[in-house]
Order: sequence, then C-alpha cells, then structure tokens
Amino acid sequence: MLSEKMNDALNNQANRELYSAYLYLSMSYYFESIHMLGFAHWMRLQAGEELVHTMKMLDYVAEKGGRAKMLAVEAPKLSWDSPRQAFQHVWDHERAVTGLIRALVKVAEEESDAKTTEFLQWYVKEQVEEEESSDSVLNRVKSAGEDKAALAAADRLLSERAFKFPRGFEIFPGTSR
Ligand code: OFO
Repeated sequence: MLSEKMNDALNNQANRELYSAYLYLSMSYYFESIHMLGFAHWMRLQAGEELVHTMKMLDYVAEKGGRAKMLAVEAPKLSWDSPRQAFQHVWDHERAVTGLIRALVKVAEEESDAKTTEFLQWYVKEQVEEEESSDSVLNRVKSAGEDKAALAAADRLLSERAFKFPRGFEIFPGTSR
C-alpha cells in the first residue's frame, strides 16, 4: 500500500509526464505548421513515449491500491522561433524531468518504500536515454545552423525514427507518416 505522500508524489509526476506529452504534441504541430514533417514525426513519437511514461506510473499507483488521479495539465507553449529553439527546449525540459525523477526517488526512500524505489529505477534509466537522444538531435540541428539544405537533411533523418509501443500501451497505431 502506498503512503498518501507517495501516492500524491506519483500522481504529480504522472501529471508532469502528461504535460511532456502535451508539450511534444505542441511541438509536433508547430513543426507541421512550418512544413518540417520529419521533426513533427519525431515529436509525435516522443509524445507517445511520454503517454507510456504517464500510464505506466498511474497503472503502478492503481496496482498498489492507491488512487490514480487526473490532475489539470498545464498548457504548453504553442510556437518557437526556430527548430533549434524547440530542440533546445526539449533538452532543457528533459534535464528538468530528470531532476523531478530524482526527487521522486528521494520521496520513496524517505517513505521507506522499497517497491516504489525499485519501480522508479525504470524511469531513472529512461531519463538517461531521453537526455542522450535529445542531446544528439539538438547537436544535429545546431550543426545545421541556418543552412536550409542541412536542416532539410536533418528533417529527413528524423522522419525515420521508429518507436514500438510496449504491449498494452499501443496508443498511436499508425503514427508513421
Ligand atoms: Fe518522461 O521522459 Fe521525457 O519528459
């Protein structure tokens, strides 16, 4: 059974994961509006991953006899000055989320909740990957700079991103364009 404090902390983090999905969808439609469909595709899959993060956490709360709650989701930004600014935002956001996950692990440890501490290790590892992938995309976009051909090449490359949703979380069948 989860303590009330742990239950609340997990619900709050699930809300931040859902916000991440909302933010990346917002970026996806921003890129669509400027006709960069590869970047839009990458962001759309990123949003799907965040939905998995959200539901995995809420499922855990429910399985442990807690109460999964849908809290109000903050509205994300709607547009960015450039692809570089958007991908910088992704990188900054993922670093901030890593901090939130670390704080959540600390709550679990303080609550002497070994099961939740163990459960959260999946998120700790996932954040390492999230930071690596956003860093590598940011570097690619940075090195393209203002060069339109290089940006178009980066856009094409990102259109190849694939993501297989884990079983039970097939949220966006047919996301690939
Ligand atoms: Fe859920 O990893 Fe990004 O935010």
